[in-house]
Amino acid sequence: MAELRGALIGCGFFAVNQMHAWRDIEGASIVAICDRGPDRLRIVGDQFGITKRYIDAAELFADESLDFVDIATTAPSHRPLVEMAARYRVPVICQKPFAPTLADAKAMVKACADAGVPLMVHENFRWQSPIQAVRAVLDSGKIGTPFFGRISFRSAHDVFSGQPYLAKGKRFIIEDLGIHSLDIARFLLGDVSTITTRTARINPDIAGEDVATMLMDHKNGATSVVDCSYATKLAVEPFPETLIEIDGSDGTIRLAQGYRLTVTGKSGTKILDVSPPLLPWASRPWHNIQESVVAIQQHWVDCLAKGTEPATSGADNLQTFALVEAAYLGAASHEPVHLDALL
Ligand code: NAD
Ligand code: 89V
Repeated sequence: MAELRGALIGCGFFAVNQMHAWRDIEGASIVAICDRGPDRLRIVGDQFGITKRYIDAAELFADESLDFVDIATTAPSHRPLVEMAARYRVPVICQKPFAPTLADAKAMVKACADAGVPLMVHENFRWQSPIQAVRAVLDSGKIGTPFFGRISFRSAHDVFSGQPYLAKGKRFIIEDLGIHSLDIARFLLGDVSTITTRTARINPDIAGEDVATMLMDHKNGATSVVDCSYATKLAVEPFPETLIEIDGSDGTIRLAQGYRLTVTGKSGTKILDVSPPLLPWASRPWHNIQESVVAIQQHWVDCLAKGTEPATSGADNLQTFALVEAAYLGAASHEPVHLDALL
């Protein structure tokens, strides 16, 4: 099969990882890039040897013959760019958070469905190899039927130096980081019927919440707690590890700091090191996330080749995005929120 011709829109902080990952991936390459900022366009174009450079996404779509577009801008531009891709019938990857609102996200899914265009949200955390290892244990049946889960991300890492916009939004940790944890909870324990949320802002220099605790009822009867914090100072900084506890009818799974996976089942306990590989272009502690970028982008290429729906398709991500909206509604009202009312 001929290599797929892709374009990247948005050449900012995180896009560099996506560009590195595209170089590692079989079956696709980036032939053009776009950023409304000339400096970022030049820096990323020079770093990755891309000569076709556009300031305006409309010109990119009009001039290039593309098999897909990878949107790595921040949320406010996602809807117009995804809808532009749908108009040009170009399959599209969109970074998380999918959109500023659930109404926008639904409209984007509809625009792509109406145009017959594949749409994947770049929701990469579930593709981290330690998270995939947890899922593999669940699938093996070793712990029986899961009835409780805890998905935890607690850190004091300074995310604002690399992503200054995170300090300015009225919404912060649920929309930016909790969205990944909520998606992991769905990935491991299934869709959710009800969520109850409490939030706090500990850092006085930011506009949004930096602590969130969410209690969820899953449709299969399991209960989970998703907790995240950027105000938690620990002896050894765990960023960006997601820690997981799952209790099942026959045993337990614990993914502990340092990528240590402990599985207890009927035949005893096994402890495994599930550390992600350090790719040649990656840097600690981001290597965990960087590896997952390769995995999700390879999944996209495989799905396009086979004509199958990506695991984190736009339609799938509406379920995760609805949890974000529901969490903010519940944090404001102090009431549980039913997901069916939003979807
Ligand atoms: P950034 O601000 O550093 O980069 C965004 C770039 O997009 C900027 O260079 C900007 O000029 C450009 N841009 C914005 N609107 C545009 C438009 N209409 N046309 C062309 N260019 C446009 O942001 P970032 O930190 O790289 O984050 C980008 C996205 O990636 C965000 O949605 C963020 O949440 C997400 N992100 C995801 C992960 C992950 O692990 N999945 C990690 C970090 C960031
Ligand atoms: O994954 C993300 O979306 C990033 C970070 C890990 C820093 O929260 O914004």
